[in-house]
Formats: sequence, structure tokens, C-alpha cells
Amino acid sequence: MFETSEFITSAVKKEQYPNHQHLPEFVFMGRSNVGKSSLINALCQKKLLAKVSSKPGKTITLNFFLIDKQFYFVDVPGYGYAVQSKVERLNFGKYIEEYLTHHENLKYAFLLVDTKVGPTKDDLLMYDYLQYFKVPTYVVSTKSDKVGTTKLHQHKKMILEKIPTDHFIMTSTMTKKGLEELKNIILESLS
Ligand SMILES: Nc1nc2c(ncn2[C@@H]2O[C@H](COP(=O)(O)OP(=O)(O)OP(=O)(O)O)[C@@H](O)[C@H]2O)c(=O)[nH]1
Ligand SMILES: [Mg+2]
Repeated sequence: MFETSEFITSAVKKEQYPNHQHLPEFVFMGRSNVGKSSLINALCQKKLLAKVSSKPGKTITLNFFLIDKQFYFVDVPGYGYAVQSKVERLNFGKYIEEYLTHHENLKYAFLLVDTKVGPTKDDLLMYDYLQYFKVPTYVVSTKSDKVGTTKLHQHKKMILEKIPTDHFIMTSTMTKKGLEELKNIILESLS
């Protein structure tokens, strides 16, 4: 996995983005509780780098992490959390839209989808949104440990029927499935 990782800053508008050196960025998107912060922690082998919670809505700002002094991971608030207030939902839209419309440093958006649940309506909207903004996107299914090994193939098929893409990878931070592969996707995109 990656060697060094450090939290740099939280931001809610572009003036606060830290990356003045224009290093490559990778953003982790997806609905609340899908496992964005956990995946960042697993890739960095730090339990407490990005805040994780069993309650949805833990991440409320864009959080920038500098990895191996070479690129950034960006952790963003999740969407589709029913208890979010209207104001929070509006803010979420603003943060994300502003980030995606200034994505000159963005190498990949990782769109996280729950392996067991499959893509929700919100996930499909987010995928369309990323396509619309021409953001290179990788669909990352999470928590594969929650599905029996014999059923994994079925779940992959179900996800790809809803989001047809060659850029798909299945992961679990519990079993570490797919983490090495995801690391290689990141490293190859840098070379
Ligand atoms: N079984 C299992 N649980 C996981 C996995 N990854 C994350 N979780 C759990 O899912 C819950 C949510 O994880 P987070 O990483 O906080 O999710 P998030 O997408 O960052 O959520 P928000 O910040 O609210 O948008 C936590 O209880 C994690 O422990 C996994 O691979 N397998
Ligand atoms: Mg989070």
C-alpha cells in the first residue's frame, strides 16, 4: 500500500483547496456509509486518517490527504442520507459541483457502490453527472465481504448491467480484496 499519508485540510470552496502544486487528485464519491473514508484509510494503512462512523453523514467537508507527497486523495460527503437537512443537501450539491467544475487536477473519480445493494438511483444520477462533466470514472464496489463468494459474480453482473463500464473493481476493506489492484490503477494512471 502507500507509504506516507497526511491530512492537509478541509475545504468547502475552491479558495480553500490546498493543491497549488497541481499534483494529481483522486476523489472518492458515493452515498453516505458506502465506505469512502474506510477505503482511503485501508489504502493508506491508517485506521484514523479519514473519519469513519457507523452513522451516515460522518464526512461533511471535502477533505484533502497528501499521499506519498505525490498526489491527493479527496474524501467528500456522502449523498442520499435521508436524515440530512435540506440545507445540508444543497450544500453537498454546491461543494461537489464546484469541485467537479474545477477538476483540472483530477485523474479519477472513484464512484463507490455497495456490492450487495448495487447502484441506487442516486448512484446512477452521480454516474451520469460524472459523465456529463467528462470526469474519468472508476466504479468501485465496496464491502464485498458482505456477499458470499459464490454470489460475487452475480452481484458484479447486476452492477454492470446498471452501469456498463470497463472501469470496474470490487473491494473490501475487511478482506483487503481489490486493494492492491486499486493501488495499481492509481499508480498506472500517474505514469
Ligand atoms: N463489512 C464491511 N464494512 C465496511 C467496509 N468498509 C467500510 N465498512 C463500514 O461501513 C461504515 C461506513 O464507513 P465509512 O467509511 O465511514 O463510509 P463513508 O462512505 O465515508 O460515509 P460518510 O462519510 O457518511 O459519507 C463503517 O461502519 C465501516 O466500518 C467493508 O469493506 N466491509
Ligand atoms: Mg466518510
